[in-house]
Amino acid sequence: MGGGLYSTQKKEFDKDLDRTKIKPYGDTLNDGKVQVSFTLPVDDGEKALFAALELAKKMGIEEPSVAYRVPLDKGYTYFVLYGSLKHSIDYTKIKVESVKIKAMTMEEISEFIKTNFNRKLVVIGATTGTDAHTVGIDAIMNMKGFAGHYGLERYEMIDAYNLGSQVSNEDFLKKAIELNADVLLVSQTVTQKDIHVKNLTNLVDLLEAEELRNKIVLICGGPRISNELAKELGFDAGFGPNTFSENVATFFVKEIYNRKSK
Ligand code: B12
Repeated sequence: MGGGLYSTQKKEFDKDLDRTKIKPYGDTLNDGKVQVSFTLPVDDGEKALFAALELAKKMGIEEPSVAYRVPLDKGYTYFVLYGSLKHSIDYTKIKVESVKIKAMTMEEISEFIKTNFNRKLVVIGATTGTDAHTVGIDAIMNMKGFAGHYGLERYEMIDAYNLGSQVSNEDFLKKAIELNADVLLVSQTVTQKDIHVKNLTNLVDLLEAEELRNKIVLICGGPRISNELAKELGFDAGFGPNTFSENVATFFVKEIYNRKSK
């Protein structure tokens, strides 16, 4: 619909795109438009409004305006601000080490397991430590899955056990031994005070103490987990936002296959 005009305009904008200085964009390319929201621990009012605007300027947002503000409780006010970010980023210098494999489909993964292992794989998942966020691990494991992608419970050749949240590393390990797990999936959402790092490292230590680390494919995931961090902490892989079951399942079936072939 109206593709002609839009595509001509898009071409002109794209000419100005300098990948060494990319900025957010709202209306026209490079305008730097951003919307940010935050809560300040102060009562709502004129003083709070100016404090929020000053803070936005310190963040590098030029000509900020408060689009919305609301008192959350006594002594707390929530703000949504709009403005132009002066900072840019050199996109050519960004290096990310993500898991690089082409995801197979659920059916292809089942076929791969049948052909290469001739038995079901046991996969246990949990959100560990004090972390109560279950939506991430459910997205990967639950029968109905996430965003149109079925979870591991639906895979014909996978026995999937989702232990839920706030599972201690000790209980997780116990279950891994009891069920003779091939793969452990750990979800971590809360990263305050680096709690995820301590928690993930502790699990690696426990597995090593039981001499299980090399027998298990150990994978973690969460909104602030990268493959790089996961590997640094002694995991086989790490998955961040927008992961689907087939991404992680493709990784672990290939990993088990590669280990078997060695
Ligand atoms: C829902 C929610 C809650 C719910 C959780 C309910 C539940 N049953 O899960 C409740 C209300 C309980 C909650 C509580 C808290 N929350 Co909360 N919560 C959220 C919220 C709004 C959404 C999280 C979510 O469900 N995302 C959707 C899923 C699908 O995305 P995902 O987790 O990223 O999962 C995907 C990938 O990361 C990946 N993935 C995830 N896990 C795994 C695992 C494996 C193995 C693999 C392969 C992939 C993978 O695949 C998934 C699908 O693509 C976020 C804010 C936000 N908008 O993100 C805050 C947020 C995560 N919460 C936060 C906080 C601080 C808390 C509390 C500490 C608040 C408090 N002071 O009490 C408590 C903590 C309680 C606890 N003990 O853990 C912060 C975390 C900040 C930080 N950096 O640590 C956030 C970011 C909010 C914020 N902006 O401050 N929360």
